[in-house]
Amino acid sequence: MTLSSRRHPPIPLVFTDEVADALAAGDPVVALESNVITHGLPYPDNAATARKVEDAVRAGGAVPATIGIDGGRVLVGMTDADIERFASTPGIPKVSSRDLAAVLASGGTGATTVASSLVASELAGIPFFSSAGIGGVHRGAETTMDISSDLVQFTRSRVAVVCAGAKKILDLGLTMEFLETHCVPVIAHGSDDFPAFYCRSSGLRAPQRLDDPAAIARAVETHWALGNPGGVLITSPTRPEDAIDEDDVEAAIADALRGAAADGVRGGAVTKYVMRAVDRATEGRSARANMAVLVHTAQIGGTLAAAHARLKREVNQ
Ligand code: PSU
Ligand code: MN
Repeated sequence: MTLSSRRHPPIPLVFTDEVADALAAGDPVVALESNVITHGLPYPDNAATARKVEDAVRAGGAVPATIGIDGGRVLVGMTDADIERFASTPGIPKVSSRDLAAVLASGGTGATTVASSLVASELAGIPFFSSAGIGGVHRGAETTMDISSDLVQFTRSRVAVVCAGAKKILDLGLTMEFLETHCVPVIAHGSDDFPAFYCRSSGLRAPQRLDDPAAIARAVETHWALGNPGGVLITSPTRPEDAIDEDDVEAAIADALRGAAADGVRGGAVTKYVMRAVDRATEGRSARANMAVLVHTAQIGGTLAAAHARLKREVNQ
């Protein structure tokens, strides 16, 4: 019995008209995650930021498509009411790619991480995704083995991921090693370095740098023409005026990670616990930097998706 002959339940994708029209016309669309709305920032900052992120994608020249799971259906694009509901409803679970099937099969609701948003993006035919901070290899992973499924999903979903590197609370060196091991291209845009979310640099050089959006679009298409089943990571640093001072935030992160260990916080809950602790310790400076880097990255995502759509049009003429 081949895989193709095994019957699969159809995945219920619900497109907003704007996203459906853009995809039908071959116009650029950038998929966005919803976990960063429900778990990344407190209400109402999260709703305001989600709206600014969508506006930034438009400013970049593309249509935003915030992804979420709602009553067993995959939302491909959210209305303003959807965003408000996801931002203000407590207890919406974080759904990563391993959780997606069970949540859909049980008619559940959930906020998609980078990983599950990529699964939905590929199913929906959206080739670009943007979020500021991807999950990565957590500090201490040499004993906890806590490695975000985001990294594995990059090897499986044919979606270009535009981000500002990985969150500072992670082990960025091990994250870069993992990406190399799994043959995930990391292309830096606008900097020689792999950025660290709300800090401009992780201190690590990126393996490749391309500043021209058309060259990046060609690299993405070439990666797929080579038969690679996965995506490409494109990094763009936060703007200097939005960056948070590295020493300021590093001390807070180290304290927060110790606090998480002391409180027995492990696995998927670590990210939210540490991000919130750092926000308190930096009197909100990290939250403001978090919001700024999300918005700026989304605009870059729009610009790069637009360049890719132009390339696809040229090729298909
Ligand atoms: N980056 C942020 N804030 C976040 C996340 C990433 O700045 O909330 C979320 C994303 O949804 C990412 C997830 O997919 O954290 C990774 O979580 P974990 O390490 O448990 O896989
Ligand atoms: Mn984890």
